[in-house]
Amino acid sequence: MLRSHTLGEIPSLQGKEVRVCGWIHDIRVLGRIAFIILRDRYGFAQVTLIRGLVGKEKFRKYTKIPRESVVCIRGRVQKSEQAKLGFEILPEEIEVLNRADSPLPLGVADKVDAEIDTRIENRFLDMRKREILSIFEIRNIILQGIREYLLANNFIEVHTPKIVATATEGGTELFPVKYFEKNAYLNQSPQLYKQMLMAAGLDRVLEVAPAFRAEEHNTTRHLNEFISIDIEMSFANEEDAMQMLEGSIVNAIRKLKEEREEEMKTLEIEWDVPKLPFRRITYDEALEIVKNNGIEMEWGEDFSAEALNALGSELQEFYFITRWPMEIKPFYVLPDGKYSHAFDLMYGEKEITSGAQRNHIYESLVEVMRSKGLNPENFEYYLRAFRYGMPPHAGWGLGLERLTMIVTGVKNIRECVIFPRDRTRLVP
Ligand code: AMO
Repeated sequence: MLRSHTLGEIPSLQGKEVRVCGWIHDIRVLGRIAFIILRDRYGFAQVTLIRGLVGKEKFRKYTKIPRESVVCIRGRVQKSEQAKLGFEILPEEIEVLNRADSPLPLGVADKVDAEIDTRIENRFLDMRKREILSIFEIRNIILQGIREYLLANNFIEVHTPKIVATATEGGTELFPVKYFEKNAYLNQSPQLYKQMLMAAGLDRVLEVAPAFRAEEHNTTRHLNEFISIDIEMSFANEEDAMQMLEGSIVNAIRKLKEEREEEMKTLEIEWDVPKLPFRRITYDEALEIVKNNGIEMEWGEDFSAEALNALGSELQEFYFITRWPMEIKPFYVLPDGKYSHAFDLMYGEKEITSGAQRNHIYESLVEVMRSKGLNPENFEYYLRAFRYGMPPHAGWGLGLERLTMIVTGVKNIRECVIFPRDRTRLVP
């Protein structure tokens, strides 16, 4: 074993001999004494180097180790009034496992704010910063909180293909791929597959997987590859799906408060567990709010960025928009005259989730497809599932990065992906 403990475990080990490993965060030399700050994912430790104890030679050698080098330190943990953390490590030996070049392309200990491009090019260094790591610790807890809630509600986690033959969310945002002799695409959403699994009798499915959208526009809330948390549930309507969604989000925020207090402090964010049920407003009511804010919008249009800002200025909370016009919703949504059984979950001006009760009646589905200019023959593999016993069903798709953005308060969605894919970025 390279290390006996992580730095998170050290504070409770006063008086013990330990071997800890990590990165050199900083070194301060004050004459005959030096302080090395060691860092790992779990915390920091002050390593106090006293020349009289370690000897001249080692003192010189150790204080010259470049910042961000990876080292292992053998020593004794000791209570300390002076140390910021309340304890220190008195080292016997420091072993350099990997020496960092200098200068660093991106500082880790310093407060200098680099441009996001420089940061992403050096993401492995960027993520060593506490405030960046915290975003991903929180993203992870949100995902676990949602998954935990859904698994407890009998959802089965599945994986559906990402190389597919047809579009689901409108034809313009597809990435084509060559699939031997055929043309294929990267999947925009597991929509059609999760619905087919309702015909398979799985009753409740969950998928967490990448979705690909060839978004032409470089915005702060669009990615070309994002993680979509998808559910589909049988014998359910949109209200059942909305309850499953608000329950998942409340569980995620509860878990966050319980398990990531430190990270929330680092990011200076606070959350109260939202009250259930979330507010529900209809599309027509939302349209009224937009118009009352002096913005022109016709019934049947989607909300523009400006319209969303107007909604956001009045609704700084989680809320659903229900009863959307069918003409702006996808073919698989269950129509209700000129309205539909679709909903979106919003927070302020940001959309986090779309969902709906689906159209499970074969003839009606084919008719809607035709009316939207789609050729049912291209969807034969999907439509078959509606002819031999398809239960009524509902579901939703939630963008993990959008939710992480809201919870952490970061302004750019790229902050919520380790290696983002946007209009111009393909590496790292
Ligand atoms: P929709 O297309 O609204 O619905 O997508 C669902 C959710 O996915 C997220 N999202 C994105 N996140 C980052 N970058 C993007 N380019 C991007 N596009 C979408 C958003 C959005 O709310 N099949 C339906 C879901 C369903 O009805 O079950 C669908 O894909 O958070």
